[in-house]
Amino acid sequence: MRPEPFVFRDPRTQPLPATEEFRRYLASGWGPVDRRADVVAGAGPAASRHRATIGEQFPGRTIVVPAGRAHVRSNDTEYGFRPDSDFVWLTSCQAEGAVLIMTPAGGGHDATLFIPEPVAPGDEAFYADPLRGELWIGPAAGLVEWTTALEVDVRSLDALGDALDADTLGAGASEPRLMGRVAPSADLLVALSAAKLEKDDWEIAQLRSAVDATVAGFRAVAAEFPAAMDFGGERWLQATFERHARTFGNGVGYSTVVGSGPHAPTLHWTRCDGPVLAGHVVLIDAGVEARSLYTADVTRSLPVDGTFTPVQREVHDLVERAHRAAMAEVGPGKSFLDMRSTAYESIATALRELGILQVSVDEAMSPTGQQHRRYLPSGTGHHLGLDVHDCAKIGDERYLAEPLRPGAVLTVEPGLYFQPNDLTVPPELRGIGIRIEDDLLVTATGHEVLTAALPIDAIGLEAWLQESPA
Ligand SMILES: [Mn+2]
Repeated sequence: MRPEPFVFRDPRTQPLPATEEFRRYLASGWGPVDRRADVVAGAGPAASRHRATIGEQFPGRTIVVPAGRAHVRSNDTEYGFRPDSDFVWLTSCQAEGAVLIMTPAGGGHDATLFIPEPVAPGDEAFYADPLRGELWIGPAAGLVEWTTALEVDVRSLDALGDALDADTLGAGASEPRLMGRVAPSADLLVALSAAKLEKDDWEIAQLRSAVDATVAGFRAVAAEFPAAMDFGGERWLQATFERHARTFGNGVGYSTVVGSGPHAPTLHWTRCDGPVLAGHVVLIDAGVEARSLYTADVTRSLPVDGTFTPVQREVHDLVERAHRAAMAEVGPGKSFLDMRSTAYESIATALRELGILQVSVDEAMSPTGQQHRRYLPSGTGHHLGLDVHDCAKIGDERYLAEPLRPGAVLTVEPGLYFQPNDLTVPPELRGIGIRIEDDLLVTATGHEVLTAALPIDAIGLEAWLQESPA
């Protein structure tokens, strides 16, 4: 007996009449809808300034930067779309599939934003395409609405082909319509990264709002410690922060780390499948990404039952000492290297004091030593902006050595991470992980700690945990 041939039918799109009469019926009889583009105040002028900064560096060259597309999750499901950061910085537009083209004109550049037009009534895909059709996903802003919101020339993506020439510099996410036509330009990517080294006032305001929402998110997470201990574990806390981030911003700026007890020393513990138990310190590394897509990046290590044990507190005090020393190195003219060297030296000294480091601090600081990195594998800070690790394409050497200037926003985040199975660590310290991470703005005279609403000392954190939720 021959098996029946397998016939695939997409279960979402039940067969519809393919008649002209049906098409006409679905195309007509729809009233107006709200298509306004959701854009933060001041976003259009900020993007215009950013385009001018980049345009000046590439006179006579055409620049193409696409937003990118949602990634496939599996089969016919996609991850939520988040546009490329370079594209957002230059446009303040968040439309999937959009492409920015800057064309040389009159000594500068003319900017045109090409967007996929909404799949509205009259188009068969309106009712037949579950991923793009407005009957499935809701109304979207069109050419007129984006033009109004961003004060930039906006055209249909279908007109894109005419706007490209042979001497085009590309950046950003991959875009099917540009394949084989625009090569990514390392010069442009570096220029975009370097142009973000100092944030303007509008960007700083966005970062402040991301920080404020993140601080409130930490409060929301701490309020759930009893529930986490009772039944929910690390996932309950992770999801609490993510619900908060989605409600008060666009979402999280990166995968939320919640490591409780022996998971705290794992730097990127995003699995979060462990319990939260009495006596644990829970390390939470989380950031709200604002609606403008600027993100905060904050870490606190909190005793779930309100009080550090003496040994947890000893480690926290040592990390706090390194954190304060590192923050003191943040200001105009100082570099990441200054801050990192100070943090590493303080951490190596702490490891000596704990009897863990068997070599001198000087030897640990030498390029061939670095024994302290076993207990602090990461760097101790990074630029922060639209990307949690902002400005990353300027090159490692420049990143570390370049003097910070007013407007730079960065994290400082030393830590000590004692793995539960690290036999070089005294048993009573194994399984303790402490990180303190703040977001700092470099000012003309020094710095401002944007995250100052969260204490950094053990006693202050214990008091903060006792405060009733706002
Ligand atoms: Mn960080």
